[in-house]
Amino acid sequence: MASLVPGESDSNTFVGTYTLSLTDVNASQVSNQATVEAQDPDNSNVTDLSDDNSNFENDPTITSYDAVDAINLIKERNL
Ligand SMILES: [Ca+2]
Ligand SMILES: [Ca+2]
Repeated sequence: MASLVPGESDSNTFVGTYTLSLTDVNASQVSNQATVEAQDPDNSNVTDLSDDNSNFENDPTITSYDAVDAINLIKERNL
C-alpha cells in the first residue's frame, strides 16, 4: 500500500481492470468511480469518491463510445 505525505499525489501506482458487460455494450457507455480510504495525520479515517472533473465533487466518470456491430471471416487454403 502506497504512503503519501500531505499534498503529495500518485496517479501511476493504482490500476484497475474491468471487462465490459453486455449491458455496458448495449448502453454504449461505462460508468466508473474509484474509492480511496486513508488516514489523516491524526489517524482519523478519511475517504473520498473520485469525480470526473473536480476535487470537490463525487460524480462518476462516464465513458461513452460507439459500438460497431461487426463480424469478420478470413478463409485460407493450403496446397
Ligand atoms: Ca464533477
Ligand atoms: Ca470526491
